[in-house]
This record gives sequence, C-alpha cells and structure tokens, in this order.
Amino acid sequence: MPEGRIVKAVSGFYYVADGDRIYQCRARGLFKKKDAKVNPLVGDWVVYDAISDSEGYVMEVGERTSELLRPPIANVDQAILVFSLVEPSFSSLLLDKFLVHTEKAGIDSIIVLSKADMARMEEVDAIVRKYEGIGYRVIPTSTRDQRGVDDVRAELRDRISVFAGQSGVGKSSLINALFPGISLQTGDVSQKLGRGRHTTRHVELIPLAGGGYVADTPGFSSLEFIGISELDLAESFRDFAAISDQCKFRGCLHLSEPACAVREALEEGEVDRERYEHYRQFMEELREYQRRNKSW
Ligand SMILES: Nc1nc2c(ncn2[C@@H]2O[C@H](COP(=O)(O)OP(=O)(O)OP(=O)(O)O)[C@@H](O)[C@H]2O)c(=O)[nH]1
Ligand SMILES: [Mg+2]
Ligand SMILES: [Zn+2]
Repeated sequence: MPEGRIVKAVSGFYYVADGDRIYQCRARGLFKKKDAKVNPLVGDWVVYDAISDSEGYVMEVGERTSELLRPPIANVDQAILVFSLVEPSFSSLLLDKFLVHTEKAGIDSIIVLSKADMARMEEVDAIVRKYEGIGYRVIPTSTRDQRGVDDVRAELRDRISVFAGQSGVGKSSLINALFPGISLQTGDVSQKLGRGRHTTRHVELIPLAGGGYVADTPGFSSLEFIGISELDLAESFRDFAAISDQCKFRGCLHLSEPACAVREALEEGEVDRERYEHYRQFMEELREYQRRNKSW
C-alpha cells in the first residue's frame, strides 16, 4: 500500500500528500502503538489505501521522530516560537512554558519576537540578551519594516518548522512575509481584549519552494503539563541543566535540596530570578495537574 505524509487535518479528515497528489482520508479504526492509542497527527508518515484518485483511508501511522501535543504535530525539526512584543504583550511566563514543551519533545526552538516596530529598543534588547544567555537563537522581527525576516527565512531552509504562539502574535503574517507565494489569512487583534481572534483554525504543513516545510498553527494561550515529570521539568530548563551536574544530589529538583548548584547560581545572580520563579510556579502547576489526574 502507498505511503504519504499528513499535511492537514480538519474535522475528521486527514489530507495525505503523496507526490503531487493530495488524498482526503478518513482514519480506519484505531491505531495502536505500544498498546497505546495513537491519533494521526499532521506531519505523520502514514500508509494509506486509495479508493479513488483523491480519497482514501489512513491505515497505519509510522514511527515519529518527535511529537508535540500543542500545537498537535509530529516529525518537525524545530519550533519557531512567535512572541509579540506588544498586542498581545510579551509574556516571559508563557515563553518559558512553551520552552518546557519543546525541550521535552527534543525539538530545537528559535524565539521570534514579533511586532518589533511597535516596541522600545531597550525592551527588545533585554529580552534578546536574556534568552540568548540561556542558549536560544532570538530574532526580533517586523512584517511592517521587514526586519529580521531574512534571518528567519535562512533558518527554515530544508527543515520542517512549526510556527507556534498565541493568537494574534502574527504567525500567519510572518509566514506570508517570508514567502510571498503563500497567502494565509490573517486577522486583527481585538482592541478591547488585546488578544487575537483565532484566525488560523487548523494545522497545515506548507512545502517551501527552496526545500523544507513550514507549519502554520492556530494560536493558543494555555498549556498543561501532560506527560511531563518533575525531573523532565527540571531538565527542560537549559540554564539549570547546564549546571545540575554540580548539584550534590543526582536528580536534584533545585527546590530545597542541600548544596544545590542552581540555587547557588541564583544567589550569585548567574541564574535569572524570573526564570527560577517560573520554574517553581510550573512545579506547583505540575503537581496540581498530577493530583487532579491521579489514576486510583
Ligand atoms: N505592527 C505590527 N503588526 C503586525 C505584525 N505582524 C502581524 N501584525 C498584525 O497582527 C495581527 C495578527 O496577525 P496574524 O498573522 O493573523 O496572527 P496569528 O498569530 O496568525 O493569529 P492566529 O491565527 O489567530 O493564531 C494582524 O492585524 C497583523 O496585521 C508586525 O510585525 N507589526
Ligand atoms: Mg494565524
Ligand atoms: Zn540542584
């Protein structure tokens, strides 16, 4: 049976690309992988059964190299985390949370700071310095004056990249600015709420003329710590993981353990205090999530 890749999923249909053809498929039955159900995701390689030259059934989902639940996508190489500087205003809390998920998934992240045309330079520089210090590539951009657009484009070549971020930050606008051949729908930000209007409704992988794919995704603003352990959380903070081998205890969670290198670095001002506060807050949220979802 032929194989292809799911490039779009909309209300129970999976759009499977095979060469130049797209097959609108339904899933046949349930998929099992190591006794767990798997739902097909955009980005999945699948075996499908064609029933005409445009329709078929997804029969089998292939092994994944990576998977994200939010946005739901498999087999991407990197995440372009789009965070606007204004409208909606920049949230380091949400950024730190996104980074937990991409680190856990083993996906590289590039931080894009959008709407730089509306922000003060000092504010932009401070965010760039902070996250570059942790080890991320940070690119301020604007689709109004085109700054940063070439730099982002250079990062996308021959790779599969997913654009993720809140509604209204300008993910679709940026993809349009990067590739003039693509014209995705964009929407304005509600003046009253300061939020986007959820213009993009589904995840879609778009092939790039020069090689590679980009996925536009719907915006979202909350993330739960599904499938993440306390140690995963600690390890997903790159800045902590880099020095945790100097903690006295293996598996140190950097909370109240003695001789903790992360807390010492915090006192020395070498670990960012806001990052550490977010870490503690996430640990609380994670524990709360686990309490609520305990299987008795
Ligand atoms: N000032 C300014 N506005 C921008 C920029 N990029 C996008 N916008 C505006 O931001 C609004 C939201 O843009 P979208 O591209 O629809 O945002 P999105 O992230 O795709 O939103 P969802 O699809 O809802 O998740 C639109 O009004 C854009 O014109 C920018 O660089 N500068
Ligand atoms: Mg959009
Ligand atoms: Zn520690």
